[in-house]
Amino acid sequence: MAEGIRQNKGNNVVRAAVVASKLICDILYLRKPTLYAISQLISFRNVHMLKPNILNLLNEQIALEDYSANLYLAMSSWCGHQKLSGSAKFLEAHSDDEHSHMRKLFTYVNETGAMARVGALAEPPCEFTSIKDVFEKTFEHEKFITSKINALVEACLAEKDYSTFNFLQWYVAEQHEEEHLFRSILDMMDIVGLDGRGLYLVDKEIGKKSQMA
Ligand code: OFO
Repeated sequence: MAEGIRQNKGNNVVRAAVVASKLICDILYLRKPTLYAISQLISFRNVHMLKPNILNLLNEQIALEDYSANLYLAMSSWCGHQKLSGSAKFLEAHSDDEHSHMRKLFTYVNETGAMARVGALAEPPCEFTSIKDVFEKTFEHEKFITSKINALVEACLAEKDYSTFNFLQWYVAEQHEEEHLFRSILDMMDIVGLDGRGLYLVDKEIGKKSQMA
């Protein structure tokens, strides 16, 4: 009788072990999507949460970078229409650049577990009085973007959001480069002049700067 009870207990242990191992196999091999979902949930909980005001500012910046891309594309179109092919090429390349700035912010926001938004955009101006007018407007626009990046950086410091502060350093450096680039184009226009051959030479030189756009 005692022998029978011992054997029964032994069978229960073996049965429990089989059920447990089947369960483990089930989780490991048959439920990969479930495991993946769990790991995603864990990783989302580990990333830092954006404060609502920082998220709003980042989403506003996404829309601004997107607007910049459209603005430079509209300017490129105007230059092309005026037979200023160097400037058209430069501004088209710069539009692509702005789009990549937008995507970089978009990816960052989504990586934090928050949701990046693609906001509505105003139509950019498409008529300009001269090539000088175009580049004066690009310079003013870049100074405006710098002020928005600086406001974002200040908000991050106030909220002690050091991760976003660190991420934004790339934009701080980028704005310095872009303001310098557009200022140097305006300086060239002043030095060379835009009468007769001057316009041809300036447009050609701007075209060469496409790779720096
Ligand atoms: Fe030209 O600015 Fe983007 O960031």
